[in-house]
Amino acid sequence: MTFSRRSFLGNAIQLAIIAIAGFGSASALAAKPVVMGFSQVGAESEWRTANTLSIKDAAKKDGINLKFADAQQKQENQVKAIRSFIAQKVDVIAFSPVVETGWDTVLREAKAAKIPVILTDRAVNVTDTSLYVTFIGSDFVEEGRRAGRWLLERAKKTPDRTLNIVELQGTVGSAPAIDRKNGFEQAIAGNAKLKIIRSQTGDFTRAKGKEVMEAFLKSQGKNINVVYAHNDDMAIGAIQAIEEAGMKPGTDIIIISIDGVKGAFEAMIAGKLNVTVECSPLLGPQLMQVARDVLAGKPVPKRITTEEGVFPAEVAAKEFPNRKY
Ligand code: GYE
Repeated sequence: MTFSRRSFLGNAIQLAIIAIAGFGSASALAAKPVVMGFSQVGAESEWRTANTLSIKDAAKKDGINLKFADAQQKQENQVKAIRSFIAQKVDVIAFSPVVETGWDTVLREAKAAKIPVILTDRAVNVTDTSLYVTFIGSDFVEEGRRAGRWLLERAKKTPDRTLNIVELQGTVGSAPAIDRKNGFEQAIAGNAKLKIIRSQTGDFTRAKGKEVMEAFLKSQGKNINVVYAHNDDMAIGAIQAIEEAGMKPGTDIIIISIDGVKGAFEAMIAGKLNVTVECSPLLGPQLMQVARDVLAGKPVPKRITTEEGVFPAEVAAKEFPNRKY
């Protein structure tokens, strides 16, 4: 008796579940979440941390199922991640390529599997540009030019003085390192008093930026007038090295960097950094929108450029509360 009652109830519940599941599956089919595979460069800088947060947040808000893989600054890890996204048959692949070259094969595999690829933040150098749908990110050459133009202006204060520059480059072979170097060189080319005396990679990290700056200080000492760092983290590392060498960053040595992270604003407010050129990492919302457009078959521009500014130390305290990363 008890047994049959239970089983009756059990059956009724089961039927209800089947009914809900049946109804649910029809609507679930219509609203099946988009699956995006995202291969991130790593966690090398404050910029990168903000970029990762922006992407994860935007995916969540947009109801996109994000498969996130951190490549720890290694191209081989990114290639592996992309292959695994292809094997999982994700709807769309997005990635920020650590370096520019060496992507042809894996991108051809994605194309053969009919999975659209969106580049964010960094560009690739491939002969067949149909291998990706679009590239969303900053104009790194222009950022380099902005850094150079700021120095040109600053140099007007001391027209007779030669300014020896040491450059802390980003990751070797990465789009921002290549472009920021070119842009800066273009901008300062007309002024023979501005000389790059040393240039080396600090891999976009604080620790490496500090290490390379220590070596520069050892070999060049008081000869150094300007540090041009391809990102804020390396500049902050260099600032530490300069202080440890008994000099005043921002005063004895002019410090220029790129990104505009909070750490840079704090350094400017403390008088240790002279200027940062903005590079926004908040690409998440745009990426999700573009992914949806691509999957809906809407045309998207091949290049989507982020809008950014330049922040000298004089405006740092006023701007600080507005900074979102
Ligand atoms: O400037 C740097 C990060 O690719 C624009 O990568 C990005 C750069 C950014 O590590 O801080």
